Amino acid sequence: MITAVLGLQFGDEGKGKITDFLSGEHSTVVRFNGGSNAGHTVVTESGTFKFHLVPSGALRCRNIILGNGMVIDPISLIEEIEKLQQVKKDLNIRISLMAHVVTPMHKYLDRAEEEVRSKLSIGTTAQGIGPTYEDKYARTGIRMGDLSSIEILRSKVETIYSMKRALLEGSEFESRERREEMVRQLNSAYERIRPYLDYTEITINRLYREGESILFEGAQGAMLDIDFGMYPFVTSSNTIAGALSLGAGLSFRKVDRVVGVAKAYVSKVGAGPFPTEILGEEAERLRKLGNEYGTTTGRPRRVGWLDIPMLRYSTMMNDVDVIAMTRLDTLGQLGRIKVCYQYASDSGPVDVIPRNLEDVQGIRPLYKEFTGWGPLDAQTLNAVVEKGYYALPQGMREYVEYVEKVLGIPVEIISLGERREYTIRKG
Ligand code: 2SA
Ligand code: MG
Repeated sequence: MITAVLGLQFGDEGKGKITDFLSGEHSTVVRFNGGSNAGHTVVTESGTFKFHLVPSGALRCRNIILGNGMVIDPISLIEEIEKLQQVKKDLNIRISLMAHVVTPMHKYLDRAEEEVRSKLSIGTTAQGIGPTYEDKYARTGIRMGDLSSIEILRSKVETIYSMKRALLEGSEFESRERREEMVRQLNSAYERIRPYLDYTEITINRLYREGESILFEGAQGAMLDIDFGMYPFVTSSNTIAGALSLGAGLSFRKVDRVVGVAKAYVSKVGAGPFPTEILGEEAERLRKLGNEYGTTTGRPRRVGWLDIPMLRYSTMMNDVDVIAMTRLDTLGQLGRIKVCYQYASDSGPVDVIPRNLEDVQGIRPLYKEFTGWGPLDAQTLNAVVEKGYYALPQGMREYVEYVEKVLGIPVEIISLGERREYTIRKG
């Protein structure tokens, strides 16, 4: 079985939890895009784990792969690997030699670029993601394999420095000694990372031939995709299912099942259009109930109502087979719940989220209302763990079944809280 898990909104849909849940059925887990701008928390009996670079399936899968499409800060990666090794002794991790390297200079550039953008700033995670992908496409980027050579690192750092000099003015990186120190730090990471470096695309294809089950774990969400998201308020990689072929090297023809993860409401970090955004006190309430603050940056997340036209678009772009819905437990605590089923505009009804900024400004969401089903008490949760879906409050089931009906896609997995046993199959 080859499965892909993707976010259908603006990231933070709870992909980590769903990946962890599905990882029990797969031997191999692969990340294929992004870098430390992802942040997943997995809560198990043995503790809480925060992942940024290592896929969240790492706790249970035998083979862990960081694909060529990723951008990796090798020093943070070493820290993450060492933490994981404390709970998992036989960690079999493979890192693509061709993944691009994020340096402290890229993180600085991320903030400097945001300053230049000024009013049009994106609200990035400041993890150096954009500048690293810029260098990749400019063909001046540093790759994981380059860490072995001081000379190669130095020449690449100097090239990047020359190209980005205007932005680096006034920073510590103007100093040649500082750049040289960075080169040496990167090179010293090599010895610790070397055992894991690999042509991961070859390994993935071999594992496939050997009949292993592989789980691809997307980062961010469809509306942050560099091509199909709300450009320019997007991340610098493709985040939809198709990206796994390019970012890991396994043909798209091999994927059996695409699981799209949607939160029962929508959250967003950073700037850009958000048609169903909730403002004021009601937003504050939902943000508190859902603890909607970024894992990576701690920023308060913007929140809004479930947006069906958005899901119609993102399920199409990902070719989603089944939906995993998270945070229904949180949403139900509001007295009155809304779902946007369509947009209205001056030129009539709009069924699909407009893909350009001007058109999206001109739409008004039309809402259907639901009544909150209240918090889930321990008794209900226990009944659900034992008996499954039909033990859930009727109001919650009506909400889920409404989403299934309007999208024509089954909601197969439901997550009702942080703990692993609170993720259930609808059956
Ligand atoms: P960047 O740093 O260049 O990728 O930022 C560009 C925009 O993309 C947004 N962004 C995200 N928004 C939500 N979640 C993200 N990642 C994790 C996830 C979330 C986490 O995949 O679930 O930290 O828990 C993510 N990554 C990027 C960012 O806010 C900018 O608007
Ligand atoms: Mg997250």
